[in-house]
Amino acid sequence: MAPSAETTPDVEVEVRLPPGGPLSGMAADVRIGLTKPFKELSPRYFYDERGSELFEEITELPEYYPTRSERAILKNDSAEIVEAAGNPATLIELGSGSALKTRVLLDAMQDAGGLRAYAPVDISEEITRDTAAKVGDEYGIQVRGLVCDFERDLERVPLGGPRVVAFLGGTIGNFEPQQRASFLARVANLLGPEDHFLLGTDLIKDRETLEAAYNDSAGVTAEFNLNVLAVLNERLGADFDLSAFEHAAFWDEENLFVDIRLRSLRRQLVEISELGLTVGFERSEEIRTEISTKFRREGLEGIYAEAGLEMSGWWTDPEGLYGLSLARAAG
Ligand code: AVJ
Repeated sequence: MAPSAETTPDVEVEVRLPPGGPLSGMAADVRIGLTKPFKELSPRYFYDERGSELFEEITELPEYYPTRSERAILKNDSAEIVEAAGNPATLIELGSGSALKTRVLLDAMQDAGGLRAYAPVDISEEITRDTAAKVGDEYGIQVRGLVCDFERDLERVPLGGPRVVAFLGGTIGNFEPQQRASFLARVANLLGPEDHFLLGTDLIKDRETLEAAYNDSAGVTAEFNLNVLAVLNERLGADFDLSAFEHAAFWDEENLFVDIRLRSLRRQLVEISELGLTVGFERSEEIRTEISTKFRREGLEGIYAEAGLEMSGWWTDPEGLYGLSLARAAG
């Protein structure tokens, strides 16, 4: 038999999760959120296997434009983005997931001749290992995966520059202003003089379009939202009756976010056995499960400036629904 012509891909994945795994803080976090006068849950708990599937379905809904718009920008403008980022050698991707949208960027970096390495950073070990192996195979480049909660463990990934740190998908919209400011300040700290940050943000637009994107007619977003209660039932031994809550999402034009909630359809008590906690709901009482902040270019420039970043590039899709921005550490 002929010896294999393939070279061994240079792929490593480092796991830096807390001892209790990715969900170690969940119990304490849920207790705090559900004992507040205005109840809330973190959107990070949406994404169990079913939740991730439902989110995939959301991205294909006619009303949910952000994923398509971001893809359109990447498709049209990747070459220009890569050039504006100084023909980077390394792509570090926060929340890489299956890295589907990343390939367009990797291709553009390869075409520009700079691409040497890719570092997927994600909370899911399984997906990160899979993504790292696939990209290593397909591109024949150095891959350094990092499994961590990048909100907590973001640190400099030891790879050659110039680097571009990408945070795509509009997930920054989930962050509260404080959380967003400290995250961006840490990103600014991470960037060397030749490095760039590439951020995907959904843009402010008319209420009708925004509310339709989070209240789809097929009811997938409602199912996605309600699924977080199933996650609490499964992981914390809660006894939420999913049919006793309804999905609600509306544009808050003062705070510039879509406010996503679950509303109790009746007065009820819910037992969360692993917390030794009983949570009471009034009829129509709501839990906030997510905010999805929308941005304007000028607003984002101000947010960057406060974090020690400076916008150096801006691209939108032809319809102006979504923005990709490039930033560097302010000099
Ligand atoms: C994954 C946070 C970008 O805010 O649009 C979609 C999540 N929630 N529909 C968003 C989501 C309901 C999504 N992000």
